[in-house]
Amino acid sequence: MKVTALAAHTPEAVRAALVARGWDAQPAWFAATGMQPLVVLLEDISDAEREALVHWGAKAGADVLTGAGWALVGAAASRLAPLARPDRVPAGLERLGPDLGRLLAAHAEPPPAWEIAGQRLALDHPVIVGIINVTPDSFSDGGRFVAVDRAIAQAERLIADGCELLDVGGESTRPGATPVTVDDEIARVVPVIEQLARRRLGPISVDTRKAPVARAAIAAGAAVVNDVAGLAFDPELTPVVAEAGVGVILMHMRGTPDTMDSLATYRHVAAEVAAELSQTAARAEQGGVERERIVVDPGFGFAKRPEQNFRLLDELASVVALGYPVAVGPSRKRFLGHATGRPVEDRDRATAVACALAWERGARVFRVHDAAVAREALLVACATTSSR
Ligand code: PMM
Repeated sequence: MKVTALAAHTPEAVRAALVARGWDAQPAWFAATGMQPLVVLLEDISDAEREALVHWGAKAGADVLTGAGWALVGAAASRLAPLARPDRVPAGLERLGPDLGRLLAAHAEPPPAWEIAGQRLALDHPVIVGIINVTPDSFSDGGRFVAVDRAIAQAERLIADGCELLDVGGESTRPGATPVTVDDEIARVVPVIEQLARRRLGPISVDTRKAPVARAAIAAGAAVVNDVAGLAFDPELTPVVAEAGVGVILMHMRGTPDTMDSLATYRHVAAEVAAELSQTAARAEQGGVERERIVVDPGFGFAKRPEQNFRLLDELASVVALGYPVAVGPSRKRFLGHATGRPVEDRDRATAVACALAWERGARVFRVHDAAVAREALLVACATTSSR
């Protein structure tokens, strides 16, 4: 007999082993996703539900660890599946169904594309979003025209380096940054978006928390609104996004850039960020934003300490399991400097590694300053996981 350990972190190894032994691609993929081990954390459960779970686990051959109000359930996806089916779920565990069903569906069939205004971006490969910051330093030597010219030159380079979306932002979200008025923010981003659109450099995303800025940016040609506040800063922004039919990136943070550092208090950062993002996305959908237009982002560096950012990067699967495409923006952030000791201007290699790790854990959209380096890392990561 010959014994070989197969990789279980994705279904790929099992799929490839089956295909190599004569299975067709599609049944091999379904069997492989079914065989893949999953661990699910259940919280806010009753004593009766705990008992029912332990009982079910013993019969189904699943591992169940529990404490007051919670349970960790580990089993192959195919074993967990009956818990999500109304006709198969054991008595007392009916409450589990909807959320577990969503999680299993996201696992077996991740969203294939992201609908933005006027087009759909396929997610079978990494979508790289290039950052164009139009902040005051861009104006320092010669005013607005220089800023627009520079932004265009940068956009051309980002597109040549493989970006599929350009994210134009006029407000710094660093703690302590001077607030920008709506008029100033519009004056910064709109001329740039107009010129990019006129030259067909795009599609374009606007990085803003404010409805009037988003409205002006969309009128100028933006196809996506990227909101670091997850539509919570300006209540008028949700209807703007919904009515315009643009794509939206809902990022996780707590508080505002000035208060967020004091709110980096998590007991279990990935579970809490996933739960908060799930509520954010549900609110957007209730406000009329179509599900296919939503991307969620864990918000690296926003209300997170360095070790929390790394935990979140490692446990990104909790956010991916919400079933929305996931974007990440680790580019040049402080937590990377924490690990490498490198200053902000020397963090593009670390950014590229973080992007590759995020891809492997299920992220599909990557917001970066240096697209060329990130793209190389992502091409290797993608080639490693995308044999399907
Ligand atoms: N980070 C910043 C700004 N906008 N948007 C998304 N979706 N995700 C991010 O992580 C994010 C963002 C801050 O970084 P910058 O000042 O380098 O642009």
